[in-house]
Amino acid sequence: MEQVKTLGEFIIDRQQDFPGSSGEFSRLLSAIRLASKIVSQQVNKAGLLSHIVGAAGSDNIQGEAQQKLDVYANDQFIKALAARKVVCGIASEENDAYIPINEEGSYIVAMDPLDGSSNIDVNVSIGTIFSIYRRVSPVGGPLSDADFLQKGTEQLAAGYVIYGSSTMLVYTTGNGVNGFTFDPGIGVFLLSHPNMQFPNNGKIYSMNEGNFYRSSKGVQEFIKYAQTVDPETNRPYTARYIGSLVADFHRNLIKGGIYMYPSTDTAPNGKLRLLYECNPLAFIAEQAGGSASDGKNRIMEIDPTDLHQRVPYFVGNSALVDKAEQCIKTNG
Ligand code: P6P
Repeated sequence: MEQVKTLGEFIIDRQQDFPGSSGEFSRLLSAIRLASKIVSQQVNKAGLLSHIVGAAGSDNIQGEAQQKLDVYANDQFIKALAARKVVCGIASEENDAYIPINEEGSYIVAMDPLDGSSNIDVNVSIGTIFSIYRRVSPVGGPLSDADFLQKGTEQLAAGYVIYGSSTMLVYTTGNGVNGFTFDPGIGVFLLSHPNMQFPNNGKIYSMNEGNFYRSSKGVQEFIKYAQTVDPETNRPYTARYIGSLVADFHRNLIKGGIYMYPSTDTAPNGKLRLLYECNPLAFIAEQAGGSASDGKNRIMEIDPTDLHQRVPYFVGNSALVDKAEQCIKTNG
């Protein structure tokens, strides 16, 4: 029987993927592993720990009420990453500006420490999303905006943690996508989903259809296409929307499907943030044989202009993303 592999062993095995790295990158991934375990423990108790659950009484840059668990998760990831000395700066959904960490560090981390916050109090899966870049400014010197405003194609690694019926960490370093399930009994992540790939034919579409009439004609046409009865093309598709990006993305990665958060008349750039939500999941999607678009362009080719900029988002099976792009191209 094949030996079960822990995330720690996997990181060491794959260290040769980073020629020249003196194990710095492995230490960075290990920090994310540690913080994920700490956050997982609190998320799983959220229903019991009244002092954790519920609004923290402050708002983040998006003007969204910060849940205490958001703030807790943000603190844990920042602490764990800072302790490893290899990170020079962090961009987080919870912080207006980027956080300088250590000028001697070589790596930049962009993260959404706890996405899907609105689901915290109703016991629905939530997640952490992260993206890792090499800094562009000289090591030892001050950080610059350019260190953070890099295209998604420059990512060294990206991943997410889903705190659901079990806690899983899924990540890529550009050599495929691998998923690890946390075993709380022994406190380790075990390789459970090696070489994750989208199934060939996806038939799930995930969108807040309350935005149907606020969306473009093209998006409306795609939804109608998905709902049309046509057994030859395996339609109607199935509508599944949890309202937690990581959970919807993870289910669609395993079962096949598309997640959409298009622009609407009230949110012309959509809702999701390019740097720490769309780019990391786009990297994973492409490594798993799928694609990610803003409805017209490849997400990872977009030149960022702001830490918290939003973009319309279509991610999942390439055939479904292509179909959505075609509907938008044809109908506007
Ligand atoms: P809506 C959660 O706040 C989030 O950023 C994603 O996790 C989720 O997919 C989306 O927003 C839900 O937004 O407008 O459908 O409630």
